[in-house]
Amino acid sequence: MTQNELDFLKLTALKVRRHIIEQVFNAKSGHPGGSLSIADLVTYLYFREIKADPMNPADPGRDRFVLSKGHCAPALYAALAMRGFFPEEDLVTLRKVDSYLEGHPSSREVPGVDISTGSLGQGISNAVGAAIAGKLDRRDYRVYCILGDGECEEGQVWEAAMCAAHYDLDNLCCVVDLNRLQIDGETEKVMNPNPIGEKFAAFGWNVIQIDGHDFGEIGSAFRAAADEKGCPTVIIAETVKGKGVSFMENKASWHGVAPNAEETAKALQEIDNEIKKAEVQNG
Ligand SMILES: Cc1ncc(C[n+]2csc(CCOP(=O)(O)OP(=O)(O)O)c2C)c(N)n1
Ligand SMILES: [Mg+2]
Repeated sequence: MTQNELDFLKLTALKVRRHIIEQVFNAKSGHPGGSLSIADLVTYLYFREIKADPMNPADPGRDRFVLSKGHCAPALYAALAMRGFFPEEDLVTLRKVDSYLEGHPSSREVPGVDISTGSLGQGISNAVGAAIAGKLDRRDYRVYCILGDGECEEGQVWEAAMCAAHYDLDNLCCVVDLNRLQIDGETEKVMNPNPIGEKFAAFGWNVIQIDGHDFGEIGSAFRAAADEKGCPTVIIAETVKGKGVSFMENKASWHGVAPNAEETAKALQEIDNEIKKAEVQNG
């Protein structure tokens, strides 16, 4: 990746983070922590990786994306809006009664959302189904799926993992957002799912470990996943929950709470400072 491309992705991810804070603040509810931890991954996916046309979101040949940790909809909505699937102004209607932007993504209502999610564990099963369908239909689309590490405490995840390897789904690439926190605190204390990579490897997956905030590593991992033949790939992305807002970082208390006006101003100030620096780099 060139320096220009890296600078562009960095700036775009900051704008995604800004939208996350604004959405959750306006809704007075939602999930900032886990949305911020996947901001870089979602930015890379929607601005470099996923082949989909905002003008034709139902194209049967498009790549599929499943946000299995559906509570992090604000990150997905920000990326979709910025890619042109729907107006960016609509983002602040998140969770309002008449809005199509529900707290968890609905494929019936939101252009670009392939599969409705929110019930943890189920999204990866849908992704496996979409990947099997791709093979049966002899289409060359790829299927991407982001899971939480707390989500990996769900038994259904491992049934899906077994199925994906059984059917040699090399068109499937999952990402585990390894931020080490879930709703009630540290995953290791709640119900230790680690080592998640070794578990996927035992089921027959190709496993790649990366820093989930490093665009160089993210890009290389998706390239390697696309080159892998005969088995599915999982990218274990080490991340920081709340990444990019100092007082939210690594705090389980910011899992599902909206910032108040004062906290929002502080968060946006921090992000805007970084945006200013990034804009200078982007020329
Ligand atoms: C089946 C199911 N059980 C419980 C919940 C409630 N819930 C929402 S988020 C969450 C914790 C998820 O932790 P993790 O997957 O690590 O998400 P992240 O840290 O990325 O926010 C729980 C238990 C749910 N959405 N679905
Ligand atoms: Mg987590």
